[in-house]
Amino acid sequence: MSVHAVTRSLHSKAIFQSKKMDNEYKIYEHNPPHLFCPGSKYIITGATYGKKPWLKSDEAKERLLTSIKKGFDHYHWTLEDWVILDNHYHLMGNAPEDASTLSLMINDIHRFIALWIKKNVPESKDAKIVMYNYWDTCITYEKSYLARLNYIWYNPMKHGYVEDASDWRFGSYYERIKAEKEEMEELRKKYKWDKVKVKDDF
Ligand code: NI
Repeated sequence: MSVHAVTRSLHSKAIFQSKKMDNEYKIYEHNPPHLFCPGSKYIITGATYGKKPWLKSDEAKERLLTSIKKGFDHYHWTLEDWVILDNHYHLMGNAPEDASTLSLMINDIHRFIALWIKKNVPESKDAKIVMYNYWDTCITYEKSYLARLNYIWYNPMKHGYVEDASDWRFGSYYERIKAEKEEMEELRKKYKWDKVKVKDDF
């Protein structure tokens, strides 16, 4: 067993304590080698195998988000934004010093959600592979970052799930807007505006 394989298996055991199921996740050894950019932002896209809607239920999406958050914590990545659709997801992450942990992290996330799908989505019973590969791009300038951030936020509209992105619950956009609304509501309660004297008899 190579050092790499040992590290991978240690990490996997540490987070998920799950049994190895070789057929249900892909090991990402065939990805073209690419440059890892420590300390920078990455957009990461992952998908189910064959675009199957294994993530259709709310519970599946919640499970995936939980395993994404666990994976990011474990490998010291920062999850900044995300969106989860019925058969894929997009993430914006900030890489730690060692950005080469990306494939280990996604591998863990996919293995965990694949196990859950096999157990809880009856239609996946005969599927040999549940989760497919992932794609990542290291973002090197701000304009590119902001365009991709919008891409994530408005993705449910692009795929025709909703007409207004703020109606899609499974994304950071929804949480950001909700947090902002709550903050504004607190401000409204705290700083009364009805007794403020401003010339306004128009
Ligand atoms: Ni998409």
